[in-house]
Amino acid sequence: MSSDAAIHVRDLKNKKAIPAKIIIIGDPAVGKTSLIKKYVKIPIDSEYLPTVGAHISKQPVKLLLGKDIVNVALLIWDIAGQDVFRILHKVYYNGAKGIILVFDLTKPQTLTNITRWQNEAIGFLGRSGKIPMILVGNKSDLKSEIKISKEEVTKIKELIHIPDYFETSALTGTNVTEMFYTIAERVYSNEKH
Ligand code: G3D
Ligand code: MG
Repeated sequence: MSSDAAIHVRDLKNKKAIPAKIIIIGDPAVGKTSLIKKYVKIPIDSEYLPTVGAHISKQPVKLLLGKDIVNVALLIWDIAGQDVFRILHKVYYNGAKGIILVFDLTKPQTLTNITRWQNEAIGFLGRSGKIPMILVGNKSDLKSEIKISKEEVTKIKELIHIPDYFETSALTGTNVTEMFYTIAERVYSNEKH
């Protein structure tokens, strides 16, 4: 049997997708909704929870782990509206298996605020080490407007203990799939243990 066939057999046995709630947080206008729109293949308004103020989108991901394929269904929660920094409803964080923290590479204050967003999440979810987090610097296409250096990002990464960092563009799509794939992979590995 070829290795391709081996992958296929395991895939059939493992048809049921594992659901994983992912939340995306960060200051208004950093591009959270745009990143989801770029990534998710079904319409973003698939579900809306007015009491929580959140949109939920679903996207299946096929994780390639050695010769195995694992189907994960990402349920991506997005803050609805453009409110200023605020404490989100507990329900928004409840049951989250992974967190995407987004800032805007052209707006240094949005990077500074990442620690506040992380603190809020930890406040609701408990110990940060338990839940995979990923740091995202968005709008990488606006090259001449970038006001954040690699050193500044490194400093924050160390401060908040997040090793995974992606520079994305929701406009061109650069690194968008890679970023969502990585959080799915981290969540899957974390849940296994
Ligand atoms: P939010 O959900 O974090 O609040 P949005 O942010 O996704 O609504 O994006 C805010 C604005 O930034 C939008 O512009 C959107 O088009 C723009 N934007 C998002 N991501 C990128 C990116 O990667 N590159 C560029 N150049 N622009 C981006 P408008 O003008 O519609 O408000
Ligand atoms: Mg939005």
